[in-house]
Amino acid sequence: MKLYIAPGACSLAPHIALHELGIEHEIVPINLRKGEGQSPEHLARNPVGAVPVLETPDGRTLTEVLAILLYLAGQHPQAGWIPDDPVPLYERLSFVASELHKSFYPLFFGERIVSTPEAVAELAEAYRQRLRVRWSRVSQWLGEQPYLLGSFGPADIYLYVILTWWLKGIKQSLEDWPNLVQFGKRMEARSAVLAALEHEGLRPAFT
Ligand SMILES: N[C@@H](CCC(=O)N[C@@H](CS)C(=O)NCC(=O)O)C(=O)O
Repeated sequence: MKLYIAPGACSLAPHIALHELGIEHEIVPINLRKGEGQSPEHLARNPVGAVPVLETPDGRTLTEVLAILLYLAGQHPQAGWIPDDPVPLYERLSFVASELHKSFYPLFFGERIVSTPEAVAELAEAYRQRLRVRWSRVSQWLGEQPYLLGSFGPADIYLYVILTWWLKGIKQSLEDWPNLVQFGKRMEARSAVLAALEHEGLRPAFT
């Protein structure tokens, strides 16, 4: 498998999944800051110019973190990542993708949405508040369990990556949600997570 990534971006989630599942893979970095996402080659892979993109041995080109995670899970049923009742998994994955992941765009790129520094700051505070409400939702789901659905799976990987953005990307605290901090540390005790971080040149966010 070939996975196109940008270090520390959402593509870290499928990268971790490849390590977790022991899938042989090649990582191809795309420098988004230098505009490589908009190169004709990358646009041919993903017309919106984003990572991740996964090229599979049977010739498929897949985009979207959620779809790639479910594809990998489906290819490796022995990992048990798709429970008998998959609905709670879909619910949590959808929440991470649409409620958490996409709420970071105005925090990272507020100046692309509004034009004055005051408006950027106001937008950022609104989205930080929006995310605080959503961390509480995730924290409730997690409760005292080690992972979101009890046992480890793709929603944990995706959640972990987005949590690192809150801590390292926009330098916010998780002190109001101690179980999320414990969760992050638990994730960073996994060798697959550490291997993917190291490959992308990243330091752990929780430990
Ligand atoms: N919905 C997409 C979002 C992908 C996305 O936003 N990727 C970011 C990095 S986290 C990206 O490549 N941004 C560059 C761009 O959109 O030009 C997914 O789940 O894969």
